[in-house]
Amino acid sequence: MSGRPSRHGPGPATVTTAVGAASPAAIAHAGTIAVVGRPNVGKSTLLNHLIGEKISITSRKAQTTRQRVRGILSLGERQFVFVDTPGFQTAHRTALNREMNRAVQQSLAEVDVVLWVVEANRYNLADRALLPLLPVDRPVILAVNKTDRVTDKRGLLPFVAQISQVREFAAILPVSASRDQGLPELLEEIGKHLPAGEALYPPDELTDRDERFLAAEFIREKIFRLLGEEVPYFCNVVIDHFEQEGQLRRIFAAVIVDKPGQKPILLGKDGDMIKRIATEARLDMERLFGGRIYLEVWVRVRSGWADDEATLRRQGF
Ligand SMILES: Nc1nc2c(ncn2[C@@H]2O[C@H](COP(=O)(O)OP(=O)(O)O)[C@@H](O)[C@H]2O)c(=O)[nH]1
Ligand SMILES: [Mg+2]
Repeated sequence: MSGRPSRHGPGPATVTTAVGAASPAAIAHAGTIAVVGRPNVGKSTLLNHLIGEKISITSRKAQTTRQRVRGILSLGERQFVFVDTPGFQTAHRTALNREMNRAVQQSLAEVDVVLWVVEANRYNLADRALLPLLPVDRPVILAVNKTDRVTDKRGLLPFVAQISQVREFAAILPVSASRDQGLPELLEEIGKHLPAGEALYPPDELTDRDERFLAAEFIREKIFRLLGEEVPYFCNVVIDHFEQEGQLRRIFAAVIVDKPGQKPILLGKDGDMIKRIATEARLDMERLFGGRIYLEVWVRVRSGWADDEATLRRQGF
């Protein structure tokens, strides 16, 4: 068994200073916000920086996020429940991608606000493919991310002017998720659209996912970040065993690969790669869960999982 991590600190500093210190005031406005956009625009990074903790994994590669994750931020009398979605997939029609597309559409149907993320000065066909999926009866806020990459900020104006034509937006805001720029303003804007109502989650809660899920995600992230282009797509991570004894968590995980020939790639020379994956994942877990972690990661072979719907369902898709 494993519980859900909660905030041990005071919450995101950048956010509390700009919008007003988080007080124990009762929540009076609460709502869900779907974070959508093509792969790699920085949706998960934005969610992590908005809530001030890393709960959604990120990498330079497409499809890093495979399942929905909620990130919760309770600020004064407002509660923001962000739903990170996998990027909408059009290229490969596997069972996995079908499930991911369904997850995107489902999250759009249920939310109060849509936060559409695009990259500064990069609007392409993959971004445009999302347009018809955006709900017409819900406010859509556009976050123009990665503005830190634009040296001359005036260069953004024609881009913003152009993109403001593609549909109606409740607001368009330039941000840099990784540098925490523009985030208080973004929250302020989203806050205006949260419906009146009670808290959806306890105010100190960070995410709807339990530690077991997050542990597997952190391992998956390291595979995405440390291994070659194609490797993450034939890997899956399962937690075989998770136990907690006081402040010590013992976690036994396995990376499942398709073919025997893929196993040495994960292991690396003298097992160096899998050791590095485990070490980096463990540090993330210690930071988020608090307390010590004993982590073992094994590599196992099993074929055809990406197209096996029964397996996906068992794993919670
Ligand atoms: N320069 C820059 N890079 C960013 C920013 N936000 C995200 N990234 C990077 O963009 C890549 C994709 O981010 P991720 O959050 O995984 O994108 P997602 O697929 O939309 O969830 C990662 O390498 C991030 O570090 C930003 O504001 N500026
Ligand atoms: Mg993501």
